[in-house]
Amino acid sequence: MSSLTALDRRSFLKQSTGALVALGFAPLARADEKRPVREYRLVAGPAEIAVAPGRVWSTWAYNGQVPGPMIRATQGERIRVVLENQLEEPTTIHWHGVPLPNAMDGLPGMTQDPIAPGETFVYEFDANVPGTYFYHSHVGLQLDRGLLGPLVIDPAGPEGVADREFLLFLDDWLPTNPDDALAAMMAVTTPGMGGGMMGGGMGGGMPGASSATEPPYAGYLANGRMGTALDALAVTRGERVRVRIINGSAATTHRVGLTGHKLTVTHADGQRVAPVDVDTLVIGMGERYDIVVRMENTGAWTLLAGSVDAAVPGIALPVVYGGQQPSASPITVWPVSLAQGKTLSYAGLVPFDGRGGPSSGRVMTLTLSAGSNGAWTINGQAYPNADPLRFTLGERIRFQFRNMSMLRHPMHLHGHFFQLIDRATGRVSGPVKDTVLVEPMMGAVDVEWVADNPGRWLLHCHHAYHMEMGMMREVVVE
Ligand SMILES: [Cu+2]
Repeated sequence: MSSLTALDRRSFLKQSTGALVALGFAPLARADEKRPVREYRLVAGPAEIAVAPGRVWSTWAYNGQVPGPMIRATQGERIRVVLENQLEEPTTIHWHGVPLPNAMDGLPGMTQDPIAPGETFVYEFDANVPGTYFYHSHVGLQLDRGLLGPLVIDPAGPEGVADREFLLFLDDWLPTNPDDALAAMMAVTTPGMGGGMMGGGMGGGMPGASSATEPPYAGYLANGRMGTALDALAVTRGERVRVRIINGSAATTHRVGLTGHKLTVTHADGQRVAPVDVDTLVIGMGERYDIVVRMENTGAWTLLAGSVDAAVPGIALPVVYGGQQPSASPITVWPVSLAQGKTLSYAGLVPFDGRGGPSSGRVMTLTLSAGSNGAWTINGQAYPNADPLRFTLGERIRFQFRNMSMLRHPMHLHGHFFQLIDRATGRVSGPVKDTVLVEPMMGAVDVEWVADNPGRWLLHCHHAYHMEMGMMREVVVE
């Protein structure tokens, strides 16, 4: 047993189940009939979503709403979700980030048969590791139609980090058929050579942008509403508001900031970190950050979000202290105080309990590139014509992500957490996550994880279109 493992065992014994998972002690769900069960019923079907006054989006959704209903349980409970498919094509749900038994991971043709139209499937798993998670369809591009939603597991005991909380579920809004967008993107012979570089002006997926490397988004949604049509959030001086930020976008990396306030980051991908104050944070597709804002600056402010490549935030949510009126003139560009302020970096994050140790994992380099004929590749192979990555149960692995392309890739591993490696020291001392954004043009991120959850999993880019175009591998733990 390595010293790191011993360290982790101690953290486990102290209290942290999150530590357990990262370090090879996944509290894997085993049917325990004594647990209280939280049961939800989700119906996937056509829906008419009012994204703004006078603007209706005819799409697919869970229970007629985008995002889908909040699924929430307390650590130690069991989650049961009965999913009924009223779509005209098969579907599944993936519980993004939640450590659960392989059979519940929602991978069509891999962990389950796709749920046919008219059929029902019951997902059931234990809520063991607290955090902010995300659920979505794992069939084709259904996520970009609106088949997604938030999932939260509350700790068994109080965390005491905030007085109340607010959900900020970020999305990019595609009013047209995502399959058409994919076809247009695949017609581009040299992917990655354009889209990420058109960041000036109104680019980066904002309304009016046209780029065959990104879908023709009509704007961004916050909690299912257009970012320009949001109701104000009323706050009280002196309170601490926790904001659970989930980036459910299919293809948009967001920047988030709040005028007049610092953001105190308390959790990354649901796992607690030592608190760090920033002016803005960048959040990739599939990532989650919990922040706490101390409301100590009376006035009318704006919570801003939008593509990191755009000068225009796109999402402007008024935040007003009691008795104040929202600002009459909406903010149309990132204010200098935020644009030039401190941005969250992975290097600035460490686990709340300080856990860390030397790296001892088997090194596997994963090179992310644009292939030929519209493909996106990992080590030159585009899924499904790609070799599975095979690991022995209990094995410790170091993934070295190397991005040789011009676009960002948020890489997500199913069924496991990983811990980021500080590349300056080589130590496994960064945040525990399940999705990590690898910056373009030689961007490098190293992570270490323990293959402690047997089954057939996936490692993929959470840009839904990159995934469809091949940036995915099967991960076999046996
Ligand atoms: Cu990607």
